[in-house]
Amino acid sequence: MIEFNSKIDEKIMQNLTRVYDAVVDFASLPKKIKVNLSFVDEKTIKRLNKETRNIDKVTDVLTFPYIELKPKQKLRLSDYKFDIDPEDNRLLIGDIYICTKRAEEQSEEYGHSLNREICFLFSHGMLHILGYDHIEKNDEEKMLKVQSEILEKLNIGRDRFKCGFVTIIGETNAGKSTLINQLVGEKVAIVSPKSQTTRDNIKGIYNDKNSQIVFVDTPGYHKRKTKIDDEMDKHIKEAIEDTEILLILIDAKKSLIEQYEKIIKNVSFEAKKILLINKIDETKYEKVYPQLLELSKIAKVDEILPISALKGTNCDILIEMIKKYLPSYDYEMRYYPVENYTDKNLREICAEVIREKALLCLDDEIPHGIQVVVTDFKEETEPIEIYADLYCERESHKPIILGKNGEKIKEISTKSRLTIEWIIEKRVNLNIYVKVKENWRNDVRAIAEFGLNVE
Ligand SMILES: Nc1nc2c(ncn2[C@@H]2O[C@H](COP(=O)(O)OP(=O)(O)OP(=O)(O)O)[C@@H](O)[C@H]2O)c(=O)[nH]1
Ligand SMILES: [Mg+2]
Repeated sequence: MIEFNSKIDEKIMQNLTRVYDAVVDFASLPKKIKVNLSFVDEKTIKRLNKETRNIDKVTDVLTFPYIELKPKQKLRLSDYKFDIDPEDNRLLIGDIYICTKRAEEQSEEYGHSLNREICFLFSHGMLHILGYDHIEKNDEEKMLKVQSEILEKLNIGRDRFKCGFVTIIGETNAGKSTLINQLVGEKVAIVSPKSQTTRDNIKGIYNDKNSQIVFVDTPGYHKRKTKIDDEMDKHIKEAIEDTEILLILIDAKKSLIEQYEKIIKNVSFEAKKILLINKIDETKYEKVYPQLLELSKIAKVDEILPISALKGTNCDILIEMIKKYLPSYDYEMRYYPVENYTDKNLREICAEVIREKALLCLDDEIPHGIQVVVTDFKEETEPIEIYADLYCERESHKPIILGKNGEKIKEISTKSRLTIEWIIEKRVNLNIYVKVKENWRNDVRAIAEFGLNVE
């Protein structure tokens, strides 16, 4: 058994007991034994090191065996008859001291949980008691092998599960929404050749056996003109604050250095940064390479990767790169249920699809003022009946959106319906009504009504 001499989190305590049992089992130790385990501060471990080893240092773990064993040597209680504690009839085989502060620092350094680090240090101490050491390289390898086998068996070996938030930022039109759709493998965010397509933060969730990555698509950086632009800016700031990794997207067709310098000013805080050079399918290698070389000399980021969000080029490499930097867990940690691929509901997705098709079909002056609200979604009907209001900013825009003999709105409606049917895999009847909300992009109340404000 373990005699705990200090208070420690219940879950860690349970795992330490599992580690203890596994070591006892591995070395076929008798049941009637015990170890003392203490968690101490830096000062204490330093003093112990000084007193017992004449080393003036803070270390992570210190072990004092009370018995002398060699690896694989059997421990026989009959050899220690006189050392058995009459109170509980157990033989004390050693004291282990773990420095909590060092354990915390190391867990952060290695990117795994404190639980995992403490179990590692305790198993290390237990093996020292059993006669393992790491003075010679050979012995060290043996010790670490046994240690990791024990921890792996308990599933607290290596932290396998990766989970966290990854925010995509970049100038408008850089391809952020295209990238999130590509990485998640579903249509999460709408995409268009026009600028300022994305208006708020949209989460796209990537799941596999050993990870969950919550991608956050943000509105692109652009010049502020109306009140909605302020909200879009706030959305970007909000997403950046809560993220573990930032994907900074720039366009391979424009000057790389210029784009990098412009955007890096907005991200002065500590998050891992991956700089992505997008749209490489549309550029020549010889043109991008010299710029890339120059950029790699000055860019203060953790990684640089050329990709094509549209074609999926290097997206598998990107997923592995992200996993490398995400926090690790020794259990399955998911923020969202595995079947969810976005935080938006079906109504919101449908409204965005309609806006996407409107952006596609309409001339440049109108699209930015368009907003769509799904007012009814009758799931029980066959085909599914969907009603939506398409808002524009001016009375004069209405006839343009409707088109001659209603042809424009028919085109928008058909394109929207096909995409919605593809997403929900059911037949749909789509009814779109065109409405006017004068100058709504400068109207704080209207922005809030459309759910586009940062709460
Ligand atoms: N050739 C090519 N085009 C791309 C790529 N990625 C995105 N695009 C195109 O670039 C345009 C803009 O893409 P979006 O994904 O909407 O860009 P965004 O960064 O989300 O834009 P905002 O939402 O306005 O900030 C669309 O026409 C995309 O098809 C790419 O890798 N290659
Ligand atoms: Mg977008």
